[in-house]
Amino acid sequence: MDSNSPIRGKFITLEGLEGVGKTTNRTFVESLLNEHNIEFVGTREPGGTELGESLRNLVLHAAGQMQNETELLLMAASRVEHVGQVIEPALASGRWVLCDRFLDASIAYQGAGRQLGVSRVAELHKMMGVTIKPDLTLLLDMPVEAGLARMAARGKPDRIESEALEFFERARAAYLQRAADDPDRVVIIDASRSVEAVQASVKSALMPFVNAA
Ligand code: Z5A
Repeated sequence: MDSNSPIRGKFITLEGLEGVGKTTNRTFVESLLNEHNIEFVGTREPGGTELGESLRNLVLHAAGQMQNETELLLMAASRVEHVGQVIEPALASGRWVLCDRFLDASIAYQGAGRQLGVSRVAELHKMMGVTIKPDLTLLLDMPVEAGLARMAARGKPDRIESEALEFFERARAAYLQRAADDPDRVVIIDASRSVEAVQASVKSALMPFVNAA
């Protein structure tokens, strides 16, 4: 099916650093879609397939050292499975896909955070046939330290969460650059406000898509 087919579902992603409220707002978007009787698949990266969830466990919790390139390849491998097994089939059947993180996360974390290069990360995905682009990306943004403070109460940090502040500052800057480069797709939402205020912004970004469905 061609990507402009009228029955093709919408592909919505949630992005941002740790503790910005992706999970909180994913639940909110799911309830909005349910209210409007829109069929959707809720999913996440890394993960979203059986193999992808194993790769997630490996990339976030592997003991010992891991080369940055290996981290990128594991994220990308999970994404290739996810696109092929879940995202494309759902969209082609008319269902929407709501995904907690996608390619923008690899651009931000591996391209900028790990300094592997934003264009190298984009090229790698093209080479692997991952060309699908979200229709809407909700970029929840707030100062890095504030997000990390929200997460402080949670258990032991994973491999990536244990990184230094500068790593997350680079990732945040890359996310904001993605938004500047693609303003029709990426909506920046100030995530430092109350849950209600953030949800009001999420709703106004989403409703034009819902109303057109
Ligand atoms: N990663 C990568 O490097 N490359 C890639 O390509 C991909 C991922 C796809 C897993 O991500 C890791 O993989 C992540 C990036 C990397 N690593 N790091 N670091 P994840 O999405 O599974 O995990 P996460 O980024 O660490 O997200 P999270 O921990 O689930 O946080 P969140 O979903 O953004 O936030 P939350 O759970 O909704 O909220 C956090 C807390 O804040 C919670 O107590 C809420 O009740 C509270 N909260 C939420 N909103 C508010 C407001 N507005 N006010 C006050 N308090 C709030």
